[in-house]
Amino acid sequence: MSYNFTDFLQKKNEKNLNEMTNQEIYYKLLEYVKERADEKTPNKSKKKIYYISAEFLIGKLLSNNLINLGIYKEVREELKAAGKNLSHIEEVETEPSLGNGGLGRLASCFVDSMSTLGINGEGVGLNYHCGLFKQVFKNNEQKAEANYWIEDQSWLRDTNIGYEVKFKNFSLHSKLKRIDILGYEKDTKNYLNLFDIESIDYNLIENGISFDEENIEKNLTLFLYPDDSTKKGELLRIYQQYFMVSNAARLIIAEATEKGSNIHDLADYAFVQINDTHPSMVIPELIRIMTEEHNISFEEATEIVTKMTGYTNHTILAEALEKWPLDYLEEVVPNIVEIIKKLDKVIKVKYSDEKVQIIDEQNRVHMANMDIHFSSSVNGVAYLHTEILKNSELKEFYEIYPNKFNNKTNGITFRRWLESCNEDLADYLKELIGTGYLTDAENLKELLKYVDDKNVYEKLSQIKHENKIKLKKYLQHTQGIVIDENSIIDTQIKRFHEYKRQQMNALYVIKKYLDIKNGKLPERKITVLFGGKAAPAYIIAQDIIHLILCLSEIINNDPEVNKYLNVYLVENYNVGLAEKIIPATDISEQISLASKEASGTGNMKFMLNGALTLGTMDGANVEIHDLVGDENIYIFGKNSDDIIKLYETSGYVSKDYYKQDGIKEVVDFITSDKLLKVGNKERLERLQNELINKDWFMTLIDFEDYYNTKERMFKDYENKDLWYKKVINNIAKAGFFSSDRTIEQYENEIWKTK
Ligand code: 6GP
Repeated sequence: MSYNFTDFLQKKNEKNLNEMTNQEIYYKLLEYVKERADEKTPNKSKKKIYYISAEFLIGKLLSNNLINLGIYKEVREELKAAGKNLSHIEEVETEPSLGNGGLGRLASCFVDSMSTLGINGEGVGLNYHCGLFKQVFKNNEQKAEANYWIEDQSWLRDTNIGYEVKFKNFSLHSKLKRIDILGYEKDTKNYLNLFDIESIDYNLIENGISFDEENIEKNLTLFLYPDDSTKKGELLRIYQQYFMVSNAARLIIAEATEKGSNIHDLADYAFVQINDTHPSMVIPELIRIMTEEHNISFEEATEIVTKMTGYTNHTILAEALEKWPLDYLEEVVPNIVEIIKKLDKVIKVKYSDEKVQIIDEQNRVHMANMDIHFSSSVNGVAYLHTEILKNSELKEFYEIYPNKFNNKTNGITFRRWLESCNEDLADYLKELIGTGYLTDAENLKELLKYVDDKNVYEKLSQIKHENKIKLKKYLQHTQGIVIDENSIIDTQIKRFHEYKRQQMNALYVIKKYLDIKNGKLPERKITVLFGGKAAPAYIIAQDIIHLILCLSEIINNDPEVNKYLNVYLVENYNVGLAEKIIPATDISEQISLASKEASGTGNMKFMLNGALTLGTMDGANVEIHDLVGDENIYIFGKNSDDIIKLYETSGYVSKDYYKQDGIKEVVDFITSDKLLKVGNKERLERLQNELINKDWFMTLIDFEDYYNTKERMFKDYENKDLWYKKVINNIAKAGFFSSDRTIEQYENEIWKTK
């Protein structure tokens, strides 16, 4: 029997809504939603998917759960009648800090889609108490602080499930916490399984995010990605990874056995999707348990595990492919080392090519290589990415296992990235084309009927304007940033990394600033928004943040310039901020060096929310381009074949580009008196030197084309009919990027649970 929130409060003898604070209401809503979720039964099928991931960047859950329960509007009306505002109540929720970037957000979209499609598939990861650091800015620099996100009452539920995990020198008992993952208007649900240790000690935190790294028994789930530039940091990551997969393996075996598996047939009961290399040790761990505890031969165990695992690669950057020194593994999990050595031997006997070995000549274990040999599926996350894996990065493997390789272009959940974050647009789409797109995103194509309808252009531009005003209020209130809702909003939000080339956007800002100073004024004010964190050990990325913060200080305070140009880097960019920024954005910056961005998923979110892409032919931009056609996207820069060739021939010399007109003065400005006055000399000089003398990600090669293409965009924006025709084309073609489509492909082509 369905009952509304007011009934629930009455049943619990609570105060009336109008007497409660927003905080009190939030906690009651949490209870109410959990109770409603209890009415749902877990998905069942003989075979179950375990999506193991070191990260789940889930975002706040209240509004999404209300939407998935189909009661969002109902609850909002009840609150409104009592003079309460649901969006203020949503602000009470702290955002879980269990992820870092793309791969973690993708994992969250995937668990949502698995639930929505009624697939028996769950996430498995760790419950980090402080998760990823909280970013604060001081003196135009990023500082990292511990991010305590877990409160007494939260979406986490205790279970009585827990296992013994044995390390070399001690054992730890785990306890499993769960978060309900409700599918969109479904009677069934799944869980996100997060393992934790029994007691965590916050007193180990010394200052910022530095902490006693040795007390593993008390710190194992304290932070996500502790600084791994030191040996201690690397060891802690190995502890975390093994803890995660050992628990996962226990859970898998326990659940399968309960359903009648005799372990010889485990592959009929479970499939493990390994999200990048962080969970790779699940392969040797499963083999270990089967051989040591279930009397299964090494050969058979290896065969079973190979059949029941698949590996997803999320990057071609060599430094991100984990290679653990064998002796580090030896220090933490010697039992696993035994298995890894055996697996390595199997490969050494068969193949002589050094590139495909699991243990290399320096005694480092290549986790990805182990995954590829001993799993049944290897996938990239966008068409181009998978092609690059097959033809260059993992070529030697592709020659051995042509049938293992497959592509699964990423997707996003439209529940969060449209229904929840852009309600006005979602409602308008329903008015135009009905609700079919909610369950079959391809129905968005029906919008093409309106591609020449000026009333639709007008309405879409009004919605965008309203979203800009909402963003303005939010940023003003939370960060003291005042954006101009009449400006064109040009956004780059993602992790800071040289390959993503925020530095190129910063150079653009400098050029625009110099243009304005020289009297070349833009037709309309431009607001450049940045958001993102840089890994604490990644110095150049910190320097780029520094440059942007310095530029903001100069530009936003210069009365001659700030009428035409504003630049902001929002603090502590996270899912919640993305949900506010994306619906308000006009230009989506997807400007990575071609061949380097595996897919990107921000690009999909912007497109769906009516922004146009300014991008290179990289990652999923290529597929966006294919879908919308040349005239509805702004592509610039060298393509991936050219870039790969340049790397192979060492053919790029940044200094040659630096010397060109129009680039030199821009790069020189980084260490101009103006900047040095507000900035740190060492950082600015280092960054400038990097650009002139190294520029590994070839910022300067694409700069001119980038600048010109962006200028063209500004010009087109002034022609509303032209611009909104492109916008409609983008929204209409975004259906392909629903994570429901992606998950259906995983199900039909790899998992086959049904
Ligand atoms: C990211 C990729 O950089 C991004 O292009 C992709 O869209 C996303 O994964 C999801 O597939 N990679 C990571 O987040 C990462 O940590 C090791 O890679």
